[in-house]
Amino acid sequence: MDLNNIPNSLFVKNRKSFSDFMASKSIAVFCANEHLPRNGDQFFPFRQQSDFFYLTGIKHENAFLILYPDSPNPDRKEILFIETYNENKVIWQGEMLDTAEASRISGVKTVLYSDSFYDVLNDIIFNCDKIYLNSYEYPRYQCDVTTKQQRFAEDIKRRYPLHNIERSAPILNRLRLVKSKEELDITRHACDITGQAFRRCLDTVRPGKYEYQIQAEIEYVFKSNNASGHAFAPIVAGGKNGCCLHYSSNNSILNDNDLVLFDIGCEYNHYSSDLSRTIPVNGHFTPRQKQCYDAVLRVMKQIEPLYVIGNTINDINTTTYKLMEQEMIGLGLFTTDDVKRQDPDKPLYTKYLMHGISHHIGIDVHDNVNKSITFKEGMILTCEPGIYIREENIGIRIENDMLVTSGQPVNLFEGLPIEVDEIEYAMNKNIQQKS
Ligand SMILES: [Mn+2]
Repeated sequence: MDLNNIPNSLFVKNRKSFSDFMASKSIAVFCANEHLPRNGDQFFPFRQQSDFFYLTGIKHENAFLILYPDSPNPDRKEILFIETYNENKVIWQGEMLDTAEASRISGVKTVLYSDSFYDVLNDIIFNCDKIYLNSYEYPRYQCDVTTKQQRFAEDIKRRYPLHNIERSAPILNRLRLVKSKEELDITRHACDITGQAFRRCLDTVRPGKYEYQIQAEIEYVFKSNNASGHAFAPIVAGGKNGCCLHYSSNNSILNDNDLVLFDIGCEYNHYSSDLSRTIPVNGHFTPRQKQCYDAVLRVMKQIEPLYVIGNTINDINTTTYKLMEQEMIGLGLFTTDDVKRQDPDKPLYTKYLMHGISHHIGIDVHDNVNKSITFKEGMILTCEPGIYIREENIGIRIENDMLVTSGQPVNLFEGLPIEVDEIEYAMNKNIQQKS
């Protein structure tokens, strides 16, 4: 498969899967993302709304999609609308998407221009009782900025106040969890590139460098391998910064004898990868750092085999916390007696491990966080135990991306240095070459 040109069979299949969940006499409408304003006359780089991409493969703004599976007219079961031709825009920003190309990318036969969207919708919608509207739904995400999807939903509800409204998100959230062959191929490629970026970190980290200088090395590998960029704000966190879970200022100097924690992942053709590794800045773990690192790695090795059909994120979390609690006792952070006396609502391990161990990845790096959905073949989830001991400047997280299969799980970062010996060897081999 040409990874840069996803076959439209994927999007055809995705629309079919979504339509199969729609009630009879219903219509679903979706809109593309818009450019988000930065300052002055500048915008942030455009990124398509993930569900819109999942259903169309279209990476452009000012686009809409109508799904109307019950349409008596076969040409109106699916209609894609793309931005209306604008000569001025072509002069300033380059060629625009045309209808033939949009049809080739998406597999939608009927492609029209966006200025006809409301007329076409109005012509169809009174044959339908229900309208499916889309909005990003994520339990821990709240945002004060009103999205294009929210304004679009408000507009549709205002125009057709007597229709029943349904949410698309519960269907899409479930569908997107199970990856098809095409999606898996792209994700594997994204993981390969991210792995290469980590290898470059092993070669370039040394005392006196700034975190952002290592970030630049990572970005070089991403871009030179045709990734569009980061799937999320990259974390390059030296010393105590590694104890800040979502540290991303990446502006501190890397000190001798500290660890540096990476949590990075490229986005390739809209699919994410998510990798964490923790390495010693000077190429050698101190005995205490090694002790803590091996504790996390031991736990990781015990939980990776649990990414099998039927388990849940809850199972992964519960097992990990139990194992890490024992490791923390071994590391002298508290005693078995302390655990017996602990407040059951605030177990002692939560001081040193305060995050969940797994999330789904896909078109979004946090594709879904529902902890009770059982694993199915084709799901890709992270496995990311860690330990954060602020008083010792030790922040460690190790993360692989795990594919659930019909048999044993597959680590998509297989072969990437993870053992203390492998990391030290890779870092020092490099130093010898330089000298
Ligand atoms: Mn992660």
